[in-house]
Amino acid sequence: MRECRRTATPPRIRIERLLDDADRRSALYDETFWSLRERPKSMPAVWLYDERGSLLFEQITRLPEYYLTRSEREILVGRAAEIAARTGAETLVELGSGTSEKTTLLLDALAAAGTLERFVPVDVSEEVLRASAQAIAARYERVGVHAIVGDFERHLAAVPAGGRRLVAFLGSTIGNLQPARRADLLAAIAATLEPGDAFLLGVDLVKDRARLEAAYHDSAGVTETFVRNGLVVVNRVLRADFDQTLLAFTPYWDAEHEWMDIGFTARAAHVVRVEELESIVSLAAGERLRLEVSAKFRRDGIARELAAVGLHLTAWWTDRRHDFALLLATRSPDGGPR
Ligand code: SAH
Ligand code: AVI
Repeated sequence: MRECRRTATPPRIRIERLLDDADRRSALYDETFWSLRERPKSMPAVWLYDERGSLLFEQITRLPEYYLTRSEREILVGRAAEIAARTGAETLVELGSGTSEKTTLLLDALAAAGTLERFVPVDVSEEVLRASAQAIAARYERVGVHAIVGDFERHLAAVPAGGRRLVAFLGSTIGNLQPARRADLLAAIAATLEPGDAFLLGVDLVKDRARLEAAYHDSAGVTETFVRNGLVVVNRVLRADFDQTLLAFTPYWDAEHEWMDIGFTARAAHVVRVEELESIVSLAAGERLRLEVSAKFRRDGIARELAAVGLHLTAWWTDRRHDFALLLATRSPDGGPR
């Protein structure tokens, strides 16, 4: 009789959907309604990340002007082994994981160190998350992948506990949150961390205006297409009638807030209907419609923000040009704010 040996194919991929259409509607529609009444008028950046938006963002990461991804990759190439040794992580959690392209550097290092057991990517963009979860599971045969289709501002409690965890938040996506929401998210991340866990955060650094503005107004026009796609999505999903020809793409460096303000300026006064929100938005000539901010950081400032939520900076690395930083943080020994 032939020996019947079971091949090792455990159910290694689990996709947990925390964002169904009803949930997406109630949170996002509400936020959109109110943000269109703020000054300046704005819309939640989550609208930028439908499937097309995620693909466009991937193109952005390869633009000559968009140094962020290359700089962060350079740091990871140099430091991934050290991060693996310092953290000894069994689980790598990644917030806003997207394609998880750079993340393979961390996964490789943790696998080489012999500690990696599980990868937990969290993203709102379901199609991209599914594809990257499959690719990672195929590449790392011994690693379980528990992907969470969710909002990192609302669903951190779903991140599985246990083992030593490294929570990574790469790409300076933290900069897409305004300061109050950033503080809330950092506090929620701090509250999630157990003793022995670590937080790895990528932040883009303050630099001269010309390089920043070029990074968000590239000569090929990919960033403009990416941001305009946010309006296409809103027109489709919220049955709105934003007229692209009446809106000029005008990203600029706001030196007071130290963020890139990414959005449009109305070329003429006009009115926009948003049927799903049962609302009408009036834009005056020259009025701003913001789709996103992208804050830039300084070491002291981000260290203070971390300390305020009880996180303690344990390492700070930059690329050769000091454009971007990757930092490691853990819960402060007393567990509370310092
Ligand atoms: N981490 C990747 C991708 C950055 S793009 C990198 O460094 O290149 C930002 C990612 O965050 C996108 O994949 C987007 O879908 C996701 N994202 C944006 N807001 C989110 C939210 N509130 N919750 C979960 N994911 C979010
Ligand atoms: C995802 N995030 C960090 C990007 C950024 O640089 O703020 C989003 C982006 N918007 C326009 N270009 C890139």
